[in-house]
Amino acid sequence: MMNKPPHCDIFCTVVDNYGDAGVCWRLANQLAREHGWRVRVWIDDLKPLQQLAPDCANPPLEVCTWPSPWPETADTSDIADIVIEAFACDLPPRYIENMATCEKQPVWLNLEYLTAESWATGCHAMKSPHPRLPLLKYFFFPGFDDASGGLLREADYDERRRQFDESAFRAEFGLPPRAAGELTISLFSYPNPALDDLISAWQTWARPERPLCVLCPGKKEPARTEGSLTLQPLPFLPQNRYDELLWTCDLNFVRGEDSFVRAQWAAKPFVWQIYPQEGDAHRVKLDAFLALHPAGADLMPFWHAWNGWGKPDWQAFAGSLPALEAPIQQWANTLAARPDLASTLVQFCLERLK
Ligand code: TRH
Repeated sequence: MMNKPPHCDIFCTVVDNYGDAGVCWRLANQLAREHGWRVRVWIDDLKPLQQLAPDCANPPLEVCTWPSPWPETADTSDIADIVIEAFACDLPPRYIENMATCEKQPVWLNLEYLTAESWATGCHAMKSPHPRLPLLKYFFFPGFDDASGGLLREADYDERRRQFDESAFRAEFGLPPRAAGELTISLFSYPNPALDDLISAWQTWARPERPLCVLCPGKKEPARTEGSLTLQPLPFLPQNRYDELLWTCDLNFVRGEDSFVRAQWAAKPFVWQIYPQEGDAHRVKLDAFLALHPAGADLMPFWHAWNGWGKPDWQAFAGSLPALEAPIQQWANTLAARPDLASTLVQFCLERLK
């Protein structure tokens, strides 16, 4: 066992949007704050991180711009005990060479994308020997079952939620106080051809509920009412405040990877727009998740339509919302009872550092 806190380097390339930085940042925070690790985040684009975490320059984390080119030094004193490459980003070749000459081989992980497909669980913790150097890399797969690496969930999540004051949140961000019969919806999506139809459906939606749709992020402009619908733009929120928005809303539209997981913790009905891939490859991934979820069959028609396979039937989906609440809560409880990703990763690494 090590007597000093382990030193961990996380390498992150921002491919697009916020997910790459968002996942790395969450993990880095948990490793530093909950597990006492010394963590450095090497990121090639600071901008998304600064939006997600305006305080990212503060200790205990160290955030560094990934230099290009990486300095050509053979010094191994700065190589971390644990090296995490996020989403198969390529580590600097020099860093890899230096890892190979360290007295004690670092634990090297490739943190993979989240998928509910069964092959991923089968590949979790698999070893991949370096073709040339005496180094081993492990695949670390997040996931929804015990055989996977788990999901990111902070230890203080429940406590933060217990202390959350919805009225204060609404007042702070200019949302009107909750009206009787209001359905508050958050909308975080990729450009989506189904959106216009959905907006029309909300504008003409027969009561009792009136939709208040929070666009996140939205343009810097005042809220506007169109028929039954109020559209309320919000600025891009820091990550922890985004959780608060998800708690405030009765229905959350999320996308990608990290907001999709946060919506599950929020345990409110949600609609997932999956990151689109060529040839509809993402459909398999979406269906794998629906097959696992206790409300999957009921979510499927609207989720499919929102992802481009069919026409969204808002009336039908809205009618199913009350019945979705219990299975969605049950799913969140089941997932929350499992070890979280950071704890699983820490245990995995410490066993290999012994
Ligand atoms: O932004 P995303 O679409 O990110 C990604 C990338 O496209 C990436 O390349 C892809 O691989 C991955 O998805 C699957 O969606 P995601 O993953 O939900 O990340 C958004 C992050 O932004 C998440 O951490 C939540 C956060 N967020 C805020 O902090 N404040 C906000 O106001 C909003 C709307 C989101």
